[in-house]
Amino acid sequence: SGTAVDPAVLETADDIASMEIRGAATIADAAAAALATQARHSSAETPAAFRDQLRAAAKTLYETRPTAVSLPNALRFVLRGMDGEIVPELRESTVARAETFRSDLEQAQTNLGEIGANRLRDGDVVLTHCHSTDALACIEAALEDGKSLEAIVKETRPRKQGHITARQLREWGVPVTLIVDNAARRYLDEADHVLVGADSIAADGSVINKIGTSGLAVNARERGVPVMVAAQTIKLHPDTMTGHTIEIENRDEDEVLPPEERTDVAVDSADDGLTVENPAFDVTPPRHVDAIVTEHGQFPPESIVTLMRELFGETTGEPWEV
Ligand code: RUB
Repeated sequence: SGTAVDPAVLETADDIASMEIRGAATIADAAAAALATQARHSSAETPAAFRDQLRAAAKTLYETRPTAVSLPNALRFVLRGMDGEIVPELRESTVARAETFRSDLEQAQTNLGEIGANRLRDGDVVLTHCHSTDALACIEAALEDGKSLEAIVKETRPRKQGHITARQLREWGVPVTLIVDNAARRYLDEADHVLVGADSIAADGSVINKIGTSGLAVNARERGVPVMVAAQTIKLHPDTMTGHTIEIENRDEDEVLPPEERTDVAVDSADDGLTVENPAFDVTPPRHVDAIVTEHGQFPPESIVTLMRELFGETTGEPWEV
């Protein structure tokens, strides 16, 4: 059909939904790559059919996970670059635009890392939550500057992304202390920074990140440990400038209570009184965040809206309605 979505795009969408591909920056990169694949493989015979196929692919990718705004931002950026009078021109411009997006993303992360590294001093202990490539870029740049750092890594239930963080840090030679999430407040006494990433940042400076970030930030504020959020501007949520809220993803309850453990808790097979909830993200209000580090510099959360206006103008609407 005219709107056939390429199998490789469907596979990327499945991998994002199942979290085989995860983390806001990585999801954005994979989505841009998938649109390039759709453009390359497109069998469209008319420009209109080509555009329809690309929009359908974007919609399929968009519907995988709702919280990381880097996904719609990436789709919108690539579709806006679709340009030409004939299919080969459209194909070429779309592929080129996706490649630009992907190299910009990588460059932004490198630049952000160098800025974030300036906040980290030699000998500092950094406490992390989840796995953020933007946050790790700050640590990597500090290590490249010759600073030595240590890390306290929260496991991050239920999906244990802390293991990915711990592994990366160990590969860089950073001493790691792995802790369960419940131990975080106790270990804040030994930390010089809380360093996390973001899936989305709202116009008021609220940070949407892995569930548990907000509690960690509240405890850090109480202990006087600064909270640093590493987030490329692709994480800024344009719709929040016009009052829209950010949807928090609720994931499958099996991630919390696997079917084989259900009988440990449920009194019978159809236990209607038992509810398992699994929100994947939470909202940290700006007053609990000390700095948002982007590729354009570090910002107090309250002033992030200025940067948003500059970068996005009044962008609203669905990414495929470009
Ligand atoms: C990942 C998560 C990460 C952000 C930032 O959640 O909350 O902190 O996405 O990551 P999930 P990055 O594992 O559910 O996708 O800096 O790599 O974009």
